[in-house]
Amino acid sequence: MKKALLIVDVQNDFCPGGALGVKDGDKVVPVINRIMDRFDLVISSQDWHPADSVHFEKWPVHCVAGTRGAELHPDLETGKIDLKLLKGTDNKDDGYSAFEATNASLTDFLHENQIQHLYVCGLATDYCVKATALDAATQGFHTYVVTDAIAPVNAQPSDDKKALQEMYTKGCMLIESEEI
Ligand code: VGL
Ligand code: ZN
Repeated sequence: MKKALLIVDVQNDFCPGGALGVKDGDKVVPVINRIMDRFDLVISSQDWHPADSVHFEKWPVHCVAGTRGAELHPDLETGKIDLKLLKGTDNKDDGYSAFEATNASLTDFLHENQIQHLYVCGLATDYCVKATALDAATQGFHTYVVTDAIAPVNAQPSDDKKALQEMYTKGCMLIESEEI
């Protein structure tokens, strides 16, 4: 049974002080660093938008490719990451899911490495974590969402609860880091 950790969008712009900072976004970093060694493989994703993306009609400008805001949080132990995915690179779509990465195929990478169990953590619960976890479950991976290693945008105050409910209903398991 091989398992991988997928760290979604733990980037400066999603952390407090960033262009689309989410509350306690940086608090996921020590939790993720603590659990990384428990996996056969570690994968990260980064939002990596062109400056003229249609995505910015819905959102403040964030994670523009090559900018400091698009870099992974400086405290994240990036030396342990086996594959870094870039997504949202097309100026015509949102690219919320890590399965939409354009520099590599996440599906192919997981299959090539015989990964059946995928643990999803990072930012943000109600957008990219949700989209990624739902795609993983749809593609047949045993999908776990690490509930103490995620943080929401919460445009509406209960968006995180709804997102967790939807992920659970659609086959994702909700797990705390210490249970891994
Ligand atoms: C995200 C909003 C816009 C995310 C990305 O990473 O969850 N949210 N772009
Ligand atoms: Zn984005």
